[in-house]
Amino acid sequence: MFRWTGHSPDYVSERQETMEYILYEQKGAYAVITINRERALNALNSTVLEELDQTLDSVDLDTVRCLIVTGAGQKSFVAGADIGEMSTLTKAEGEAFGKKGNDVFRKLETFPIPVIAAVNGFALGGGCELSMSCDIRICSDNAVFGQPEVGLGITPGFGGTQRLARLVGAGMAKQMIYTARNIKADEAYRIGLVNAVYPQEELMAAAEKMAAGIAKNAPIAVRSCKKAINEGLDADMDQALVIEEKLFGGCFETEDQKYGMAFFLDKNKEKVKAPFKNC
Ligand code: CO8
Repeated sequence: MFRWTGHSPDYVSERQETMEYILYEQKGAYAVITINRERALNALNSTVLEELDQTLDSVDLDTVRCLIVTGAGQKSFVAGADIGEMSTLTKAEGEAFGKKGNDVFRKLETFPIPVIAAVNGFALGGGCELSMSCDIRICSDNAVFGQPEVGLGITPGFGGTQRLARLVGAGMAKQMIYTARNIKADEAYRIGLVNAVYPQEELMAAAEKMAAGIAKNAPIAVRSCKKAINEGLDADMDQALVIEEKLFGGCFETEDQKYGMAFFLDKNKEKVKAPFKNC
């Protein structure tokens, strides 16, 4: 089922019919995307990928300032790409399936607003790769991360060979990928793959608190930070600093910059900070 709060009733009913494996819930200034295919531990088949893509296209960026991605149930975030669906693919179909995953994960990675992965269990193969396309990963204490693909006769094909090395360093990424060994939450925390580990029952509250905190900050500035970090990481330092300067400059003269600084400079102790307006 697809729940939607930001569009007309006609639009809602259209989306409710089409979304089989994605739940979308807007909660004020942030929204939660749940991969909802619990009987297959939320494995990513083509339909899940297509629906995730459509869901991202539908996010109301005028009102939503942060996304959370999680999996349905208490056991699994996403247990990988769907092995049954992949088992009979030809070379060309395999490449096309890899592209389908890469395209939607890249859309998530470059999405204008921050995305938090709330990893509530298995994050294997495509699940680990999905989490790595998000800006921030936090997990439950039962989470398990891994890239088991070489044990199945394939490579990590949804960005794993690229993003894992960038996040945890080439040596650790190569070890995880070549050995296909899964790691538990505490090890994922130790190597910097996740930022924090919570008891399962506290994970979503922690993710929502973080999302609400992000959503309170000036939206143009938050979006600019995401762009500066992402684009800067792909550039050399001289170019990266130019990217930063442009985005920094772009914040000036906005209502949010004027208000944020005026609020700081105002010495009235009774003042209450109003929400930032601009997206
Ligand atoms: N694909 C399809 N079905 C799955 C998957 C999956 N990745 N993972 C679990 N399921 C299904 C099981 O088949 C089972 O279904 P059924 O009840 O109909 O038999 C159901 O989910 C429950 O799973 P289990 O009974 O196995 O549950 P367990 O608690 O015993 O085990 C595990 C949980 C350890 C997570 C186990 O299910 C497992 O090892 N799953 C596979 C994990 C894996 O190898 N993931 C990587 C897949 S490859 C990948 O992601 C490649 C990404 C890049 C693709 C590039 C394309 C070219």
